[in-house]
Amino acid sequence: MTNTTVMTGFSMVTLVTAAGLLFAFLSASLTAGTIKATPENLQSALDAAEPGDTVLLEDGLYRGGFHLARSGKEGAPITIKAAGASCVVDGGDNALQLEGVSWVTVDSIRFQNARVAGIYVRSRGWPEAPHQGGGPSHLPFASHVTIRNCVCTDNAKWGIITSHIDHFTVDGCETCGSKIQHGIYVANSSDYAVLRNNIVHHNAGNGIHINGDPDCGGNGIIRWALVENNRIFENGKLGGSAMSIMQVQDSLFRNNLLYNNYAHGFTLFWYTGDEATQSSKRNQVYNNTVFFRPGEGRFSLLMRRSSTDCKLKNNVFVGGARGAMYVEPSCLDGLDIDHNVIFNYPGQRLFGDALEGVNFDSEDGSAERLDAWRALGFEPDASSGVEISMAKWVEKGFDLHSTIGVAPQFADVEKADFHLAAGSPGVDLGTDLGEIVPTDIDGTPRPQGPRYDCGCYERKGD
Ligand SMILES: [Ca+2]
Repeated sequence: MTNTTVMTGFSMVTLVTAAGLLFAFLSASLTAGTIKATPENLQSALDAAEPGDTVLLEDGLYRGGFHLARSGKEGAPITIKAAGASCVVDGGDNALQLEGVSWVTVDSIRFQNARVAGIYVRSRGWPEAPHQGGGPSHLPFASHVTIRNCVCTDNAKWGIITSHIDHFTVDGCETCGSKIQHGIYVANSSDYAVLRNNIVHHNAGNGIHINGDPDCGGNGIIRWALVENNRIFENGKLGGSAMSIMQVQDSLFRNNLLYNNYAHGFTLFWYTGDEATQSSKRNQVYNNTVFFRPGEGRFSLLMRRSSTDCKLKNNVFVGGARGAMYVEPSCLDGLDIDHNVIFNYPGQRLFGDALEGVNFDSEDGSAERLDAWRALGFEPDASSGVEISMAKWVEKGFDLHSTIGVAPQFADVEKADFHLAAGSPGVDLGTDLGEIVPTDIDGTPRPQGPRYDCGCYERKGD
């Protein structure tokens, strides 16, 4: 349905005829460009949608496996939206797949129990992930797809996955219960992704996974992502990271809260492709809070494989059974890390070696890394063999203004309230990040008091 059709309908209101009144009555039940959908006709509604249309789903249980192959336009997106509060799309390989479409918004629908993904968004003609052996280079990417206020739960592999899509936004969604892999997966050279205000929890693998996927064609790099105000917890029972960043460059991560996860916290890494050109470079990691309970998790912060020229400031890194943090020698070029709260529990390291129990790649490489540390003047602790001296780290000019080894003092850890309590070392420890981080995760303006706080919350009045 088009706007033109509906406008014609409203013009009929002026006709004082029986037919005109009937037409006006029928038209009044619709808003401009609205196609009402039921479990019986949703696929045909999607097949008929035109730019500017809203496909409005009435409450009910929809049998999944829907497919949209039609695009909106700039200023006239196709919107697929729930009319009420209990619209559920259940099952299918993908409960909803958007293939090769641009300018589409999906709003306020629940997608569950799919055999692959709750929502799968991909460009036409490009290989799906995982894929080995490259792909086409001449086909355009789809773009400007927004998933908003949706719930994606109990899907086998992914809650939401995108492949070769630029300007992909996930805003205000809950992605949980992915049984094998991740909550949100931005894959395959997709630039300008925005992941904002999402709740990501109880996924077996990563919470949020952003991976340029060089094996899948394109330039194999994700650039200019903005990841902010996400709450990520209880992910990673099968491994991975709460925030997994691979082959990602020039991106900004601010005001995210990662807590009570089971594998890594925040990971910047390179995995496939060309390490020199496709590693995770020039990323900004500001005002995030990473928290593990005692004895749980791996590292709060892990940087490996030429993740160079990154800036990490005003963060809180607490816990990690392998260490609060590990930054590999290959990541030190251009590293600007400071004004962080770094803490671990009694008996747990502040700065450990990633290889202990970690199997990111097939080759070990520990001897080479030991040589690299020694070349930089570091000598791993003789008793543990894997611990790097935090004092030496600071002596080398890293985390000069950070607070190291002092308990962070959150408001109420048991209730997952990670606001800073009065007297927390994170209050006013941060550096001024200006318009790059103007507020906290609650929207409170920064700074309060004389300076920025560390972590995702700015303490009001301080
Ligand atoms: Ca402050």
